[in-house]
Amino acid sequence: MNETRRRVLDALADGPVTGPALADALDVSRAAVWKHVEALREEGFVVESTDDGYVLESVAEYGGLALEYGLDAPYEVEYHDAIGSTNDRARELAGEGASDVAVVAAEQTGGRGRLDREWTAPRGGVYVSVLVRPDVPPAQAPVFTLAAAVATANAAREVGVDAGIKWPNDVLVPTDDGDTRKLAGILTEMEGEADRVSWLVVGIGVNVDVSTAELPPDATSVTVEGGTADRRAFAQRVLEGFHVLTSGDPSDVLPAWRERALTLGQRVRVDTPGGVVEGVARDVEFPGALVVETDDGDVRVTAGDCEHLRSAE
Ligand code: BT5
Repeated sequence: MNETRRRVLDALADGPVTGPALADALDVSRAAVWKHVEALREEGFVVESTDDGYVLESVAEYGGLALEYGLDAPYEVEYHDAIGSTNDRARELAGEGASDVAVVAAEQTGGRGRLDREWTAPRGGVYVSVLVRPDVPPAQAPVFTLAAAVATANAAREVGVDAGIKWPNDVLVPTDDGDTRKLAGILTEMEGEADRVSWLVVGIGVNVDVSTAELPPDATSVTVEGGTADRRAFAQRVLEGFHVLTSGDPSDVLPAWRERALTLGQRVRVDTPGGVVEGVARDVEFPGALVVETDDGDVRVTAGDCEHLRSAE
């Protein structure tokens, strides 16, 4: 967001403030202040004009400014009511040299999963792609996927949904009969130079206020699981969690991931580019490899589709 608009929002959050006082404090014209307040109103913020100045009565339910309001993470939000894929848009922004942008859409018409699979993205979900340029080697990109999964699982748990992570990128909710339902997925894409990442786009799709009728089989949503449906708060917690996890030592993501993992200790079958690996998932190693104990010893898997096998099998 435009820096002035962020400061107008901050000032409004602190209580009544007059247009002239705001203009003085921000060193902009009164007309500019009025324009920012109007933009907020247009997005659904209720800003009353009183004798004491502008009073912020309520924040818009969802939207770019609503997401930036009170967000404790350094991302500019680019919001779309509908878009093909937020990852595609974030990649486009990367090509233009942008960084620290979160592209958010209310719905996607061409949402993508991994390996060209489709991501169903009706209204009511949270679809966000974070564009960052971390100073790390390309080989460390997987840790950003793990961080996004942890941030998403934590946000779900905060609203009362018992979410865990299936390696590497699925956020699932266990069912009573020992099965799981998919709540969220993550698609990380990047461009790397020889020794460092040029850009990284981490796309996160979460079924928040969506009914099962609108989702593929074996999917669930926050509301279906009895959680609170607030897309704004959910998206903000995900962005904040992702920022905290990715701004320290990258290897610190691993303990947080292990704590939320559903895969560790399970019998798994992983379909990797090099063939199928079957065994017991023992651990995850930096920057994101799954260690599978097979009949022929430990195998480290860095990419693939992982299936949890029932212990009876
Ligand atoms: C993923 O792929 O799980 C990554 C999904 C990433 C989506 C986000 S939304 C924001 C950003 N913009 C994009 O265009 N993409 C990202 P994968 O592991 O390949 O899983 C895909 C499979 O999940 C599909 O083949 C379906 O079986 C299933 N699926 C599709 N839509 C789903 C949904 N809404 N909820 C649960 N499962 C779904």
